[in-house]
Amino acid sequence: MIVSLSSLILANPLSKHVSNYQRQDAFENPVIYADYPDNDVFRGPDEAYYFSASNMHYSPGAPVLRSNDLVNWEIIGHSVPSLNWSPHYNMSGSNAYIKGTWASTLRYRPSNGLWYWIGCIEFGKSYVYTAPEASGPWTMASVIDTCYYDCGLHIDDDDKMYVVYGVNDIMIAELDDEGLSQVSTQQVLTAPDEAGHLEGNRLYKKDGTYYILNDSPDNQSTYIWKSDSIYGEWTSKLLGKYVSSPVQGGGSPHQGSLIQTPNNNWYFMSFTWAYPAGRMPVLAPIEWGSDGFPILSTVDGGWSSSYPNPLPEDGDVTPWTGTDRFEGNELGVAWEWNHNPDETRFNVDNGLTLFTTTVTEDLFNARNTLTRRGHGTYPVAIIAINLSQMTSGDRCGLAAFRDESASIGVERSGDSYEIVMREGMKLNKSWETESLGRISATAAIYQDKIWLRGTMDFQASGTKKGSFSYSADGVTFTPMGSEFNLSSGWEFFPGYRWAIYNYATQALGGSILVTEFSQF
Ligand SMILES: *[C@@H]1O[C@H](CO)[C@@H](O)[C@H](O)[C@H]1NC(C)=O
Ligand SMILES: *[C@@H]1O[C@H](CO)[C@@H](O)[C@H](O)[C@H]1NC(C)=O
Ligand SMILES: *[C@@H]1O[C@H](CO)[C@@H](O)[C@H](O)[C@H]1NC(C)=O
Ligand SMILES: *[C@@H]1O[C@H](CO)[C@@H](O)[C@H](O)[C@H]1NC(C)=O
Ligand SMILES: CC(=O)N[C@H]1CO[C@H](CO)[C@@H](O)[C@@H]1O
Repeated sequence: MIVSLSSLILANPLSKHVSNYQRQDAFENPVIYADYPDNDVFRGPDEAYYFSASNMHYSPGAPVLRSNDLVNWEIIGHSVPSLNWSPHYNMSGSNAYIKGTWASTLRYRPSNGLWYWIGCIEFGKSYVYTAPEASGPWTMASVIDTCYYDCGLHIDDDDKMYVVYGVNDIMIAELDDEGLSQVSTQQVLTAPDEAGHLEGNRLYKKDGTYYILNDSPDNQSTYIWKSDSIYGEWTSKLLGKYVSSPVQGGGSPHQGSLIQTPNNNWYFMSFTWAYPAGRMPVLAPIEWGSDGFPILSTVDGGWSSSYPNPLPEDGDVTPWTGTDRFEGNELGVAWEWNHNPDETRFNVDNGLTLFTTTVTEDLFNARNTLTRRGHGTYPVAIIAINLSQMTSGDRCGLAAFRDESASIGVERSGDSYEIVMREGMKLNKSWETESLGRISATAAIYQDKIWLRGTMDFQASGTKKGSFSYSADGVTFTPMGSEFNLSSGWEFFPGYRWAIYNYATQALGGSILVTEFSQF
């Protein structure tokens, strides 16, 4: 992306820093216009950058992204192959909405060549997953009885592994040589009075000094702590408080990661709360002050929508947009199921077959709903479905999926098929179904294949609306009903996704063949 830097340099109090760049290129915030919250970003052994995010009730869990330049990112896998901590992740008896992976941590350990992911699940135990490659295969390696709430793993110069974690009373645990069990843990600092909840912890070492990065969502502030020794004494400074978002309508960024580049520049990757899209990563340079604390590079006192590129741009990554025809026999890494799927009831074979898995009238309780994050300011998705194997009572289609959902799909009743738009499907604040929604439009269908299209306005400052259309040929689309609502509360955490669903209201046995999914 080419933008003029002259205005940036003039407006920036850290203009010396900015003008150090000889390059005339810059990136824009958010660096990914999609929901990748709670980032833990660091430089890996191959000089690429790795980004771990949380994804709550979506399976597989804890997506891993990779970049060569901190700006162009691609998804390479997930650290948690299946959410196997409790039957409700299987939608067995109850659901697990907004449980699952929360702020967790990812690191590479040079001494044994393993990647470690550590996270606390539901305020209970912490789980350690390891892999020989960041892309996997990942396996659960151990369970630790302490909850490493909002944790950050640090592997010290002597190869010892430490985990910083906790809320308000911030603790550091030392792990054993394998990194699989806890040797000791102790409190290292307490939240300042004005902080509210202090959480989102990360632990770093720079030039022999330890740093803890954490934040207070109540006060939208980020704290940085330093100490000469790991257990203290720690002193703190604000890295930012109520610093305006680079994204219009977004919340002040206040949690994330500090990242060092090979040219010894440092960056803060944070995220802005910006619904309906979700929590989107934003990046800014930091400078180190003479007191040994970092300073956020702001423009006119706020996060800038644009900064110079940290590194030579490397856009050779899988694009966020394009068409997936479900080639081969495995789903692409960008797909995540709503809760764990029943693995026996879908099939990828140059097309995706979804067998109905649940008899229900409730999208929120239907298993094997396949999701994909929306991407960009106005995400558009199109799916093509062959309907010939539907059975009576089945409902399939495309949903704009969150705690308030809307869908366009095909419903079969006896020998009659109809295109149906539903809206107003809602979860209540305990994330149980409050409303099954209502039919808001119907249309006739004349063939066994259909294209369904959805659009959403993802801007936090936008209309909070989406719309649907359908097509018999994938070229000419007919609008369906009127615009539907997008929720923008933060309590449900994950932002809107596209969801491909197929559930039965009468009996199992039917299936659909999804031949393509396109995202623009
Ligand atoms: C979830 O279901 C799978 C089979 O689909 C099973 O292997 C797994 O043990 C179940 N998990 C829990 C926690 O019940
Ligand atoms: C839909 O699938 C059936 C086989 O299940 C096939 O006979 C039919 O030709 C397909 N329709 C289209 C339009 O591809
Ligand atoms: C959408 O939002 C409008 C305005 O808040 C409201 O009147 C309408 O009932 C909502 N629609 C649904 C289906 O909830
Ligand atoms: C949500 O709905 C469930 C089931 O009806 C109910 O038990 C629960 O109290 C509701 N929670 C809230 C916050 O309304
Ligand atoms: C200085 C300030 O804004 N402090 C607030 C931080 O958040 C806590 C919890 O919401 C409030 O009690 C403080 O007043």
